[in-house]
Amino acid sequence: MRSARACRQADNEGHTADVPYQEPEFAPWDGRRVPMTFISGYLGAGKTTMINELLATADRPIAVLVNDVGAINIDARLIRRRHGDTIELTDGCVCCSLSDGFGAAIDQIRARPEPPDHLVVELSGVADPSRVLPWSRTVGFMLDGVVTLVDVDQFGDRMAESIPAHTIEAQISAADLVLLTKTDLVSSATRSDVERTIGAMAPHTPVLSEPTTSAAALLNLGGRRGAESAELPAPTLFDRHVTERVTIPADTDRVALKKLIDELPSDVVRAKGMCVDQDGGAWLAQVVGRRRAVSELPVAEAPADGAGFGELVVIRLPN
Ligand SMILES: Nc1nc2c(ncn2[C@@H]2O[C@H](COP(=O)(O)OP(=O)(O)OP(=O)(O)O)[C@@H](O)[C@H]2O)c(=O)[nH]1
Ligand SMILES: [Mg+2]
Ligand SMILES: [Zn+2]
Repeated sequence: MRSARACRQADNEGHTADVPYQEPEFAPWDGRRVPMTFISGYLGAGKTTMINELLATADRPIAVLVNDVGAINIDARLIRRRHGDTIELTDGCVCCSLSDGFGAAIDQIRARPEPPDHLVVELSGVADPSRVLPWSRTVGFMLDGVVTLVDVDQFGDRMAESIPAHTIEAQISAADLVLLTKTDLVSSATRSDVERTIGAMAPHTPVLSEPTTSAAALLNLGGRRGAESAELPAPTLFDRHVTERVTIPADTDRVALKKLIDELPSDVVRAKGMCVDQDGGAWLAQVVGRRRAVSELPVAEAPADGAGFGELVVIRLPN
């Protein structure tokens, strides 16, 4: 039986339109289903870092779908350099503006002769996982679970602002498992405070912390969730973050790149970008709230065509 699902699409002004998704008529792969794990967490929480760790220890074919809100999918690059099976969804959020893109991406996976053992989805930092869960119940897939990463270093600052707080609460309440990240950056008292706050928000959800958690354990949550509505819900959470692209001047080196990100205004919650200097050195800038750092990318990872280099994606809160 052919079923049509009404996916909601929202543009930047928050208008919505129905986008019909046609689920395939026949199950692929003789009825085998691919478990789908959603990795959620606010901007810069450590999702890409965690997925790279997970892929490094995985002993089976895992496909990764990476949604980056910026116009350049830096994360897909950072994952692909270690792992081939990466599909990108760029320039929007899968729970709102890129909802139809998600359908197209899983159609692409269904068209493969052999299924991957697992599909890991890196959601955008502004996504509400509950809004994409129904995709895991479409033919050929099953829900393994939602893992929400919480950056204990930034938690206090972000929860003090309404838009990030709203997003983080939605991410925590949709989680099957919460994983605390950046525990190396805070005191044990701060970490306990964060744990208490999360415990109050989601009393039945286990809260673990890196690096004590083995990455592979995150992929066997086993779909503990019962049957929920298979319909994609109407939009309740609009992405109100402002995303901009800033050109990094030619020949910017490490010092100049650090200066550039240090001078970004304080309402910037996330920025990332790559550039190549005069000597061919490639640099990656990472901004997560007050933390701003530049690290070197191996030259071999700088694409010959320079695609994705020379631009910084900057995400701010609206005034
Ligand atoms: N100190 C410390 N830094 C971390 C940890 N995990 C991630 N980071 C750093 O945090 C920054 C953001 O990490 P990403 O893995 O890109 O975060 P993300 O959640 O994928 O970010 P977006 O996809 O942009 O939302 C990078 O500079 C990482 O190196 C951690 O456990 N400790
Ligand atoms: Mg990422
Ligand atoms: Zn969204």
